[in-house]
Amino acid sequence: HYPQHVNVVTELVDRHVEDGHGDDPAVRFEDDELSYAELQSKVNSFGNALSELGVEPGSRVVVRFPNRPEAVIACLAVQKLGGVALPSMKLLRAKELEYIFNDSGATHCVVYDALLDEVENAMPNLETLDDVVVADRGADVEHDHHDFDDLLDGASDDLDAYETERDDLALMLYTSGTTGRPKGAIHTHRQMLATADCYARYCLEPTRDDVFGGNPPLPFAYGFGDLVTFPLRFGATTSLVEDAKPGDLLDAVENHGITILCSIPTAFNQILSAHPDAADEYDLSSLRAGMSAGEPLAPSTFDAFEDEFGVPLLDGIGTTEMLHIFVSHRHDGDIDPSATGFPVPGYECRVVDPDTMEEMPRGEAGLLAVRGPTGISYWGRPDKQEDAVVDGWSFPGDIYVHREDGRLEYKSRRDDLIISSGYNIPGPEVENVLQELDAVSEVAVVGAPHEERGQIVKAFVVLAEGFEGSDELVDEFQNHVKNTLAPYKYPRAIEFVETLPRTETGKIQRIKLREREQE
Ligand code: 3SK
Repeated sequence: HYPQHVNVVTELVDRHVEDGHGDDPAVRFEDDELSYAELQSKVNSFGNALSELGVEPGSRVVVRFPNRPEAVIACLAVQKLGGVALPSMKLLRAKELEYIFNDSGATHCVVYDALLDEVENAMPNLETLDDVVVADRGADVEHDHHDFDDLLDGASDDLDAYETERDDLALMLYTSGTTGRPKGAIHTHRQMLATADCYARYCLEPTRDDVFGGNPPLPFAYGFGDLVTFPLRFGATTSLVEDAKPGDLLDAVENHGITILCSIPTAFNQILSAHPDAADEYDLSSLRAGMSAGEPLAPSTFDAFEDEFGVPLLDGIGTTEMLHIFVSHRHDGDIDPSATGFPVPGYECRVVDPDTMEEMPRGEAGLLAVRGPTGISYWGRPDKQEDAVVDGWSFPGDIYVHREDGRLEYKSRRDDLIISSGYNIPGPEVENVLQELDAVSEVAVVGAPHEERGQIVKAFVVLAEGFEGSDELVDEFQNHVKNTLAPYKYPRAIEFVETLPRTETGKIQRIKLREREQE
């Protein structure tokens, strides 16, 4: 329950300064640190400068940065003015940016120099853009836009937060749009706070001594929560690393004292295979938990991480539309890696029959429905809204089993369910079993069209270093699945590939693999 008027930035930054924690570390980046008082001063100055440029309550401002402090300052400054921060993924090209700017009606853009070119390429077609602010960080690009540092230096650092209503918009994130055009998922000041007060508070129990770090990009709802909302809500510290490779993350654990390491399963697998003796190579004593989302976590990855790092890797499921995680394990709970966990306090989950919307008996698979303080809400897309939310229940599109023990066990994305000779086969279940093998580095399982069976199970496998694809390996993989799962689930086709197609947030694009099979 939040007061009628609340501005998320008051809660994330100003409150800590008022409460005497102004000197506590808020942001660590490379060898620098910003205290809460310094962060507040920069947010205020940048907010005043943006206000001079015409940013006002309700304005949408695109923020394009890798994980750097300027991104945090820019987003918080926009929100403090009552505007809507719209962080955009780094790799988007002009055509995609054009859609996002025009669809959202963005009036301003704050951008890192190395990412300016695609904005400039889009500019002739941008209908609402007034001003661009560029942070020059050594990419040596010529431009005649406003300069981030000049604006920051030239403005007063005194700024009162705009008295936003709790249900005013604060954050907008475009879904990657694997099908159809991207959709703007919108979130309010209250919802941002609720993600911290439900998921983070209960599942992680953060204190001021915690340091959140990792590599999810800030424009990914997962990254924004882990690296901005959660640490700042609890007066803790965020560790930002630009374009972090697995080794960079371990360096950051050692140098920034990360206590909660946030990433996605692929990156955890890469860390484990590139640094099998991480605990000897690095000082990882600060770590108390790992956090995994974005893709389901294989139990074998959970086990390997716990063995090497000595701390649990908490799986969770969230979506851009729901803003953050709504089913998860708790750091001090009884973790069963074969399930995603329990509904996060504050959320209710039901598993329903997609045709009748009746709740499925416990133990049987159905479509997941979620209700809680966040929910699916799209910017200007009533067509999509109708399908996504029914009677207040949001449908993220995942197939789950609600077990007798209360845990929710992931089966697949609704679109990823393979139907072969009448059997429903969740691809990720087969992936988890293949992932147990030493020869497998990454794997994606999809349905490939088949004349007799409708579909067959097909596995795309990236082999671990030192292994080569062969018929013997195919036999070994197939037998391993047949011996572990119901034999009809075994992959009748296996293809060895160099890489798997992924979104910028690291999710496997199974749709691309399926499309390839259809050609
Ligand atoms: O999209 C996801 O996978 C996700 C996971 C956790 C939190 C937020 C998001 C968007």
